[in-house]
Amino acid sequence: MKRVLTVQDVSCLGKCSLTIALPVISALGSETVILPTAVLSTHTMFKNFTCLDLSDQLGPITEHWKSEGVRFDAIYTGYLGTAEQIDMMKKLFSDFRGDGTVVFVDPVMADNGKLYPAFDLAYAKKNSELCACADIIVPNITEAAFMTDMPYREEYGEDYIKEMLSRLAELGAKISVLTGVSLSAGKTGVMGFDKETGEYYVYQNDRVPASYHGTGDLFSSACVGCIMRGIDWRDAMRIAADYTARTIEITLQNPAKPWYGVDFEKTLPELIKTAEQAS
Ligand code: PXL
Repeated sequence: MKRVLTVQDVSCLGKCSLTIALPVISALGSETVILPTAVLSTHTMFKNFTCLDLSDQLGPITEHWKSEGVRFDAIYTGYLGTAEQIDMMKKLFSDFRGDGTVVFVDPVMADNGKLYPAFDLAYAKKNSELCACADIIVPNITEAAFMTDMPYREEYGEDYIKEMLSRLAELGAKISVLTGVSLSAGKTGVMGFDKETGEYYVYQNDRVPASYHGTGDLFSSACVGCIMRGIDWRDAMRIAADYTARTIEITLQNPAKPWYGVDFEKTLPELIKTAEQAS
C-alpha cells in the first residue's frame, strides 16, 4: 500500500485541510500519515477562531519517524501557518524524499484576489520557495499571482494563464497546475504545464454557481489519492476537478447544508468508483 504524508492544519470544525485530506486519501486506498501544523477551533473564515501553533512538535515528530526508517510515496503540503513552517517543510522534503517520492505542494494562502486573514505578503513570497522544491504544484490564480508578481485578474485569456504557468515553472516544479481557470463563459477547471515535455493540459467543466471553503483541499486530496493509484497526473486532475464540481452540486441540493464546507462525504463513493475504473 502506498503511504502518503500530508502536512496541514487541523481545523476541528470546518471541513478543510486535514479533515478532508485524511478521509479522501484513505478512501482512495493509501495509508495516510498526518502531520498537523496547528490546531484551530474552526477554519479562519469563522470569527473568533482559536489557534495553537504546533511548530515546536514538527521536529520531534519527524525525528522519531526518521529513527523508525519511515518512507513516504508522496508528501502533500496544504495550509501551513508561518514562514518558519515553510522552512521546516523544505527540510522535511530533503529528509524524507526517496526514489519516486512525489512532492505535491498546494500553496494554500489566498483566493479571489485576497490573502487569507492569517497571512501577509512576505508569507506569500515565501511560498514560492516551497513550490520550488515540489514535483507538482497546484496554486489557484490568486496564489500564483502573488508568487509570480503578476497582477491578479478576474477576466483574462489563455495568454495570461500561459504566462503565469511559465513563471510558475521557472520557480522549479516539474508540473505546474493552475486551478480555478475559466477559459470560456460558464466553464471552470484547470490548466497545467509539464516543464520537461513543454506540454499543456487543459480541462474545463461546467461552473457550478457557488464557492465553498475546503474545495481546494478536496481537489488536491483527490489528485494525490489518484496519483498514488498510478493514474496519470492529467487524468488525476480531471477526476479531481469533476469530483469537486459534483460535490458542490450535491451540496447545493442539501437544504440543511452548512455554510462552511461541502458534503464530500456523500460523493466519496462515486470518487472511489471513478478512481478504480481509471486505475
Ligand atoms: O481550505 C483552506 C484552509 C485550510 N485551513 C484553514 C483555513 C483555510 C481557508 O480558509 O482557514 C485554517
